[in-house]
Amino acid sequence: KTDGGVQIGILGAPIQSGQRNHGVQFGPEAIRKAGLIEHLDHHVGMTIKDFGDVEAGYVQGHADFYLTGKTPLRNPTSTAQANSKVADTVENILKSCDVCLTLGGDHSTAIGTITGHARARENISVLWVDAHPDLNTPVSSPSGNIHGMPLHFLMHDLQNERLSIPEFEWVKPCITSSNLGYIAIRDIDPGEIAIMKRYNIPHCSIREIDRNGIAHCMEKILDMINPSGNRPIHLSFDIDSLDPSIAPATGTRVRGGLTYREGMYICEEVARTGCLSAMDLVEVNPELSNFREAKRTSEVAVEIIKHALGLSDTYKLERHPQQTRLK
Ligand code: EXY
Ligand code: MN
Ligand code: MN
Ligand code: MN
Repeated sequence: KTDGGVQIGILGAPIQSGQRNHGVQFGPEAIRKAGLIEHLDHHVGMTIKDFGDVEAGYVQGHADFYLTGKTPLRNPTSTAQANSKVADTVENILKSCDVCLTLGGDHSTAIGTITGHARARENISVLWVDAHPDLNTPVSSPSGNIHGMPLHFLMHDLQNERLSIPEFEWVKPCITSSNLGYIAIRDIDPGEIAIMKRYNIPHCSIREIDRNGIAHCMEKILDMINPSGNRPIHLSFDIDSLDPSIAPATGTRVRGGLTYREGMYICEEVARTGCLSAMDLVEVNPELSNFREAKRTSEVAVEIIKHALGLSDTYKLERHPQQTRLK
């Protein structure tokens, strides 16, 4: 590092093949247009390096279905190939940067980002902020969309039931159920409930947030996935975790989401750990709402990122001036 500051690497992953809505591939562009770099670039002690977008390729229609008996898998080949490039790029970024920020693209992008992160850092923990657990298998999936099953490929615990999907051979399991934690889940399929119970995956559903409040939930989840407070944290933030009234431009909206401040509090608490090492901001689809709503969603995405990097004013109010790092 040159100025002793925190180096933030930024990558666009315009992947849309993990689901069926056109437009999520424009998520990175929409977030950049909402002023992401400008919002980050002028802070003392932080250096931004923009690595541009991964070449994800565009999938026309429903290419290369892979029949697994029930619901055919959607676009496995292009999703696997795009994520392999994401994994290599994230791994490379983390060689020179403290934090790698990936802009999605659909949530299948986490296959690449978590793999790349685990190659570059030891013992990572994943905080999955989402309306959905994204924990289906290619067989249990009700849709065949790979953005609903990224963790199937990544979790050691699930390898005994892992299907060998062509082109996914490169994805090695790299996290276990004890270093994965969910916040804000509220739309969960039967197969996902079964896996969450079987492996006792740490989680605070939206109902637990109603009951115990976001501060208690964040304390509980961070204690479970980062007990000693020194594990590199991967924050995988799906914009649909927020209430649709706040972030309408996304493909799988679910009512009763996080308030704006709950979303920001989650990110401030991640910043406060000083352990943030990689972050995904996924599922912004500017084509799924009118211009104003798409702009609002992208601006909220920028705010989420700023708060996770410790740049929110309320957060800075609580920090001592000399603590410019993420701690
Ligand atoms: N659970 C449903 C499925 O597996 O198809 C919906 C998944 C939505 C996934 C989005 C990215 O969070
Ligand atoms: Mn800074
Ligand atoms: Mn998701
Ligand atoms: Mn989701």
